[in-house]
Amino acid sequence: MQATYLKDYLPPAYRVTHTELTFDLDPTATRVKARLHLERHPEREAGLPLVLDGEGLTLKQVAIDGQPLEADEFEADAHSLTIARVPERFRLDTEVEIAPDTNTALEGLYRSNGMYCTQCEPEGFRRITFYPDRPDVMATFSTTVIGDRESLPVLLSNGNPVEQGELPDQRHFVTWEDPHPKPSYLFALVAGSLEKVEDHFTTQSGREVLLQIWVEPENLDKTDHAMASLKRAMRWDEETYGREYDLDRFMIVAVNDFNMGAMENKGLNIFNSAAVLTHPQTATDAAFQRVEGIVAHEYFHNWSGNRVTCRDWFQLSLKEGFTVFRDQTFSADVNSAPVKRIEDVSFFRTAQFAEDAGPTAHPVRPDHYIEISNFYTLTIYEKGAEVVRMLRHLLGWEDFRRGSDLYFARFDGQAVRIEDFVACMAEVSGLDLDQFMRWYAQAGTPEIDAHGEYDYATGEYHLRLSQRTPATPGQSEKLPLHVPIRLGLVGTKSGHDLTLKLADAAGGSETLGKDAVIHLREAEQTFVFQDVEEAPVPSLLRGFSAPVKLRYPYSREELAFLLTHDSDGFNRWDAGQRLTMLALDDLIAAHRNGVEKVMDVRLVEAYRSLLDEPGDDQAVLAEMLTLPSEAYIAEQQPVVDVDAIHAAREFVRQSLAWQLRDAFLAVYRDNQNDEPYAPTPEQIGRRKLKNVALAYLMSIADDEAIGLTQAQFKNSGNMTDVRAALTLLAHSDRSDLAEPALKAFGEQWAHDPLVMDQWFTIQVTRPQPDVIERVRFLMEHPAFSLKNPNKVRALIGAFAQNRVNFHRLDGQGYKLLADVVIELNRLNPEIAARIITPLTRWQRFDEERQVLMKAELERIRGEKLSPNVYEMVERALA
Ligand code: HT7
Ligand code: ZN
Repeated sequence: MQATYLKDYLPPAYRVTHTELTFDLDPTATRVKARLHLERHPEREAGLPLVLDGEGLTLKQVAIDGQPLEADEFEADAHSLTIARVPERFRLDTEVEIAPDTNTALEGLYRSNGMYCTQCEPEGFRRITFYPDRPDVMATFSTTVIGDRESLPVLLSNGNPVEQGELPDQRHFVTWEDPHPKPSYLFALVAGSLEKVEDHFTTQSGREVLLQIWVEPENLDKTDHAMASLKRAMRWDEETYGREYDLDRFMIVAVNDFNMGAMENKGLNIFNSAAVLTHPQTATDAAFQRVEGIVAHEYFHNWSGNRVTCRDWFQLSLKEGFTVFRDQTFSADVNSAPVKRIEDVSFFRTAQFAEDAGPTAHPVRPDHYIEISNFYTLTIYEKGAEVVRMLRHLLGWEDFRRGSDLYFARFDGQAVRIEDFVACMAEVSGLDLDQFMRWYAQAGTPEIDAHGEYDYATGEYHLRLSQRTPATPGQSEKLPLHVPIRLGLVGTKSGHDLTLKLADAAGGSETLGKDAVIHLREAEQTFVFQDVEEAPVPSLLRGFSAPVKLRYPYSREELAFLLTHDSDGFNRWDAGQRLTMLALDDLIAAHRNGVEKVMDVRLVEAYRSLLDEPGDDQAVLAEMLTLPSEAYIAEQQPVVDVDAIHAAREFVRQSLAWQLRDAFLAVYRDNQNDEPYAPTPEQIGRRKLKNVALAYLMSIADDEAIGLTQAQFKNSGNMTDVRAALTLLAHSDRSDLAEPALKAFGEQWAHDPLVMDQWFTIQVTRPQPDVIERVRFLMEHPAFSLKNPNKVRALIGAFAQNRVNFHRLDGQGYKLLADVVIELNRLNPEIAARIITPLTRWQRFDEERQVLMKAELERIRGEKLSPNVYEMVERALA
């Protein structure tokens, strides 16, 4: 299968200035008429053929300037329509037929619960009509949707409705016009029997915007939080980035079958129902926060993605990295900022670091791909966001905002490259960002070794930093990066941040304050701080100011000191994580060597001090008390020992629970809350802390803990508490606790697909060894369907995160996943290529597991594969 290379980029031979579409909807034979107004691209030579993309289309008619073409004047194959001779400027009319009902890939036009909807990013539009389906072709659109009046009362597309009316045969139509030029990937159409919730937003310049959320009637009571989040996001983008909305209406539609979270189509965002619907009784706090973040993310794309878009798909992180950075900052601003950062970084260091260390590692701007859908990755999104965050650190907020303003002003209505964005940042700040651009080109996680030395005689503190990025597939040599290191020096006597006076090369010095960013540019570099009044402990990489692994030989005493004295909340948490990791390392070694495990008393005392002085941010304390996940611990090991990690972590959990039982009980009791549910940071923090305490207590599962958990399961009015309790019961070793609770929950919520997703996940993440059999059993459950991506993620995706069971030594976990990948490869290649990921990480495990995992990859390779799965398997086995 053929790869596409960034170096081969050429502008399109012809561009489209205006696109007129007419859809006559039918489940098996939808007719799509397209009238494209085309002209030669000024940068391309005259006389080139017109080549349009098209996948799975049945061509009915083609005409140029009203003249039907003869059979020998064009060629239509499985992927394109080619017309050898066309004028410099012309009108092209095509008519095709497509079958939404048989579209299980959920790309292009498909049906979900009887409702028509589209997903065009990145290359779905070519499954709708013949078109130059690439982001640098931007056109205005006029779209007429025709459908059955009774079954499809609502007909939506991008922009504003300009005409509607009745047609023969009980059909009706609506015409929509989108005045903003857009690439085809932002096209959207929805038709169905939907109902709406409406609201209004007045922009900063005084324009009224109609806001609509369209859902199936039974979900009308689950839209309040999404609507409130949307209004918050609109206001925040005006206040923080000066960005105002630009159409008369903004619509969101909830769809049950959707490959990802949501899609930012111009003026008509389409959402996975899981990313928009919430209700206290059915959605957890985490789901409320996720909805808020995704609603904001898609809305922010209106500028960072839609008004200014990508020249080609290699630039994907231009819109995704910047928009993730924007949504992360928004969520931090409207919730608890340290908690948001801790959550984002723990996820990043677990999942993106793993991607960067595996066979599918790629730069934030890849230089080739076989299937672009495979590149909607943590590297493009999350590492891309970290790269933007580094720019913010290097420039400071004011210059960063000026750079952003310049970028939007200069490139409005254009399709541009990552260097255009960075050039704006360089221009406003005067910083040389040439070296910084390497962040976009080099894959892999940089490793930084730090050493510090304090000279009592001179009062100087020398911080020596060295950086190295490991080789990744296709990139053996790496160059030093420009890394912002935010730091403080915490005085060991005073416990306070000391003033940072940095010596320069000319023999002078610069006073930076007490918390500053230094620029690491060389492979090895020493920073000298002068007039340091007392011996310090360095607090490095505050707030995770760069996406790197930073090693510093901290003693346990120094970590315990930072845990209580660091002024940076994030680094306080990180010190706790490092301290816990040291204890876990010892226990993992003990388990492996068959030696008795002994709990580190210093860790117990550190946790005791946290519990004794709980502070006023419950959510931060909950994070501090949360042990590193098994996946994160695995990331720290050269060869992952699944069982030793599980045993060591359980040992720590139970030891802490035994020794701090009364303190955990007190925390549980103190954080009960009788107020009506609200997704406020305060309430969320209390619930989180209370449920962390309950989890510790249930790890020893005495009668009191069981009683509290069962009471919480039965009596709570919100899903956060119910789910937390159910998880503890279902994951306990006692089937007399697990089974009745699971049964009751399954019966109570059988009617609600999003709650049933939670029910599936809770069951298949149990540590008990019967899980593989349970997954196979649940795959036959009436609420499960392989055609629904949410179900696949909830059952199969969640199971593959169940480390002890997925990696069972009989290989049945691997076999199960491979069976599903093979089936999905036929039904939905995009989801198949995502769900396969855990198998591609075989290099990280012991010999025995490697053999088993590779055997399943080979079995998949033996099938007739989609480009999506083919690319993943080839990279995994390369
Ligand atoms: N920009 C959107 C990406 C997306 C997508 C990509 C591939 C296949 C299906 C998809 N659905 C949405 C979502 C976003 O990042 O905002
Ligand atoms: Zn996005």
